[in-house]
Order: sequence, then structure tokens, then C-alpha cells
Amino acid sequence: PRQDEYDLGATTLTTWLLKQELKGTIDSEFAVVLSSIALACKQIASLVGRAGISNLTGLAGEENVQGEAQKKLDVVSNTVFSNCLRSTGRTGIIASEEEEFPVFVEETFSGNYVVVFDPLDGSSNIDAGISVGSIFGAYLPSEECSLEDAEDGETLMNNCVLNVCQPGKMLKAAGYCLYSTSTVLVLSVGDGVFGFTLDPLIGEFVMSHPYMQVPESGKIYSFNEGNYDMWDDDVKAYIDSLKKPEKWEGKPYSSRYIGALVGDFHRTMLYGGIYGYPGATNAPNGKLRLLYECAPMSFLAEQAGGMGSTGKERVLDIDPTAVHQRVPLFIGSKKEVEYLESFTKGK
Ligand code: AHM
Ligand code: MG
Repeated sequence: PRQDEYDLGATTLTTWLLKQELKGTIDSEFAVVLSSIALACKQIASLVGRAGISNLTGLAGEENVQGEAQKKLDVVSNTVFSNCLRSTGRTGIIASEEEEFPVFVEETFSGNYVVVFDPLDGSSNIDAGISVGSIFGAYLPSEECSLEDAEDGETLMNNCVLNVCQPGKMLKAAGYCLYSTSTVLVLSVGDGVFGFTLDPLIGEFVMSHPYMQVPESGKIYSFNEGNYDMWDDDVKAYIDSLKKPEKWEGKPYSSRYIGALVGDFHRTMLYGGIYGYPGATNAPNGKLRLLYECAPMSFLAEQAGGMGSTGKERVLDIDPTAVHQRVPLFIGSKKEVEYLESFTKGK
């Protein structure tokens, strides 16, 4: 099996990146970008772990562009992520959940990679010490609108937005980092999904999950069922069906919901099942953002043999029309997402 390619204890993220370079899956510029993301994740892991004793719990007193109250750690994590990416000199544009517009990176001298990220997802969990995570995706600069062509600030801004609004199927890499009982970085550069656990003794990400595969099916559903009354009838009918013991040989599906996508998705990757954030009467496209939440996670799901769907179409096929666009998300085991789609597709 392909798992045997790697000597687990001896493969760090750094040696894995070098191996990818040798194989030609990534170039050296991109390896630098990915290393800088790993560094940001290590720094955020440390901040999250110490939040309760270093005055980093609670609100920052500002709202982000989406009208959400920012936590202190949202703001600090965003700065950490941006600084790490900028310092590589290889990222042309960065776009974050916490900033209204994508940012053109002046320090960059080559590479020009486009990186999208949610620096601290699920941050409502922080003050209770429950799992949170970071999510990221990286694209090549779009060939149609080069940043060099921009004659004025407005054209530059528009070109930045166009570069960022690429469909998920164009992703060159995507990943997340879970800050939980351990810190786990899960990454794909388009040739399988790999998980690395932070070894706190040596401060390195060490390979722990080579070629991750999401189980083909799994009897766990992860939805915020408090929103049930506001969902479409087809989603209600789907959830109702999971709860019928007679339909599932006497044992209905189990419900698990952390309220942090990275944690709920990581469990789904390992145990199988489905995570869903449907549209609702008060939010027709749900809550999650296409660019830095749904697309990177769908890229990972597909790379691991699973699926990411809006219920109507493949998430990776959607051409984004706005940086902070929301879409419904149903993601996880192939059979589970297909079963959901049997209720929602073509309706
Ligand atoms: P955030 O980016 O503002 O943290 O919101 C995203 C989070 C996801 O991690 C999580 O799955 C979802 O919001 C939970 O939302 P809700 O509390 O509505 O269930
Ligand atoms: Mg988020």
C-alpha cells in the first residue's frame, strides 16, 4: 500500500515537502509558502493553548466585514498568518475571512502565489478551551489578469479580487490545522491527503496520517439541528430519515457537533459520516464561506475519496462571484453525501 512509502516517525513536514519537490508535485517557491503556513499554525497553536493565561480570551471590540464580533484571537491569528505569508516573498495576494478585500503583497519578489485563509475558524469555542482550527487554500496567479498590468489602485484591487475568485478545482494546495488535544496539520498538494501531528518536544510537525482516506460511509451526522425549522423540507426529510431505527437495522445515526468546522470535519475524515451546513430561511446560502472554508475542505474531501456538495452541485465547480460568498455545504463520506443529494438534487 502507498502508506508504506513513508517512515512515520522519521518524516517531518519539512522532509515531506522536500520529497514533494523531488517528485515534482510542487516547486521550491511553493514549498516555502507551505512552510510559512506551518509556522503560522505552530504560532497560533501556542497562542490558543495559552489564551486563558495571557489575556487573549474574549472580544476584540471590532466587527469584521461580515458583521461578526471579532475575538482577540481572531485578530492576532490573522496578523500571524499574514505576517508569515508576507515574509516568504512568494505570495502575491492574500485573502482572509477577517479582511474585507484581498491584499496585494508588496514584499513579494517571485512566486506570486494566491493564498486564502480563515486564520481561526470556530472561534466561539476558544473561551471554553474547545477545538478550533485554521483553514487555507493556495492558487497560482490567474493568467488572465496579471497584477503587473494594473495601472491604478482600483484596477489593482479588481485584479486581486479576480485572482482570488478562482473555482476550487483550480486549487494547488489546501489544508487545515486542528488545535485540540493535539495539533494536527492536514494538507494536500493534489496527490492525496497527509496529516502531520505537532510533536511539542521537538516543535516539528511529524507525519502521522499518510494518504488519508475518508471512509466510504459512516453513521455520524454533524449539523446544527437547532436550525431545523428554518431548513428546506428536503433537508428536514433527510435528517428525519437518519433518525429512524427501522431504516438502519435498529440503530439510527449518531449526532456529533462541535461547532468548529475543522474539528467536525477532521472527525468525519477519520470516522466517516457527513458534516452539513444547509441554507435556511434566514440565510439561504447557509453560513460557511466558499473561498476559505467550503472549497479547501471539499478539495481535501475529494483528495481523500469523499465528496463536497452544496446539495445541488459539486463545491469545487463553483465560480466564486465575491470574496466572502457563502454556499450550503454537505461534506464527507461519498455514500453519505450521495444519500443527502438523493433528497436535495434536482428538487
Ligand atoms: P467562524 O468562521 O465565524 O468561526 O464561523 C464558522 C463556524 C464553523 O467552524 C462551524 O462549523 C460553524 O461556524 C458553526 O456555526 P453555528 O454556530 O451556526 O452552528
Ligand atoms: Mg470561519
